[in-house]
Amino acid sequence: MVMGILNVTPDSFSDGGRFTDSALALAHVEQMVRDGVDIIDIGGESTRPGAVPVSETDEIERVIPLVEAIRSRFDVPISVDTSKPGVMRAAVAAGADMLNDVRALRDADALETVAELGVPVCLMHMQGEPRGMQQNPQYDDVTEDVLQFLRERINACQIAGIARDKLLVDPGFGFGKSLAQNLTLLKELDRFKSLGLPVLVGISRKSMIGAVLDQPVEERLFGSLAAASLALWQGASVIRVHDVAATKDVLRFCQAVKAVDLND
Ligand code: 8Y7
Repeated sequence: MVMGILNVTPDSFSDGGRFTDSALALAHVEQMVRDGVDIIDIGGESTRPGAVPVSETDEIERVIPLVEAIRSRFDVPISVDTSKPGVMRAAVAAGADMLNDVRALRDADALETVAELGVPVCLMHMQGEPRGMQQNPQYDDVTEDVLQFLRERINACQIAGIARDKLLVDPGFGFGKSLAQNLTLLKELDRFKSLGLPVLVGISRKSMIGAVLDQPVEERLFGSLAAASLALWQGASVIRVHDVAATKDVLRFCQAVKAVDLND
């Protein structure tokens, strides 16, 4: 599946806050729906490196009216990217179908809230907090450490009463990881299949692509598509992207190759 990114944070790095205006945001959603998006991800808290936290009230004001507007106009599934239980409750009440938490339900009451809401949730790995996470991130073995973190969060979810079939997992590219650590995680992505849950991956336009190809954010489409192919080939189920139409082609092509039955 392709998850299309709709940013409503004024300082979000890639779309530069262009979609804070709701008419523009809805036009963007309409385009993504035309392009075949499977789920729209809406976030009101910037998690780019160095970003400062936003209040729950601000996050609700940014996100909820948009969830309502999309829900009333389009049939598309909606994911809300948040770590805050208050935003989670408001989002689901407004019609969100899924939650995406870059903190993997580590905030107070987040586990209990999601257990009660009963919606699917993506558990993402992040080392540290956005404000300082790119300052010298350290791992013993990045893939094993991220896997171990996700095993522990899956376990915490099960203890809290969140059904296993509601969970997705995500290694969290760019969240407290050096370039070498990000590339290692992508090379070893197939190891995340061992968790037995759908794997979601977000690499679209991220700095790991800029670093390898020496390109600014607006030129990272081709690298993003290469990363999407590598992720899909290794079993990722959901790819979170800015460029829906292009990524849909990548997905359909990868699926055609995967579907070849060598016994025929
Ligand atoms: C990811 C994400 C971001 C990601 C998941 C960006 C909210 C930075 N990245 N959520 N969010 N996975 N699950 O560049 O990789 O889009 S924000």
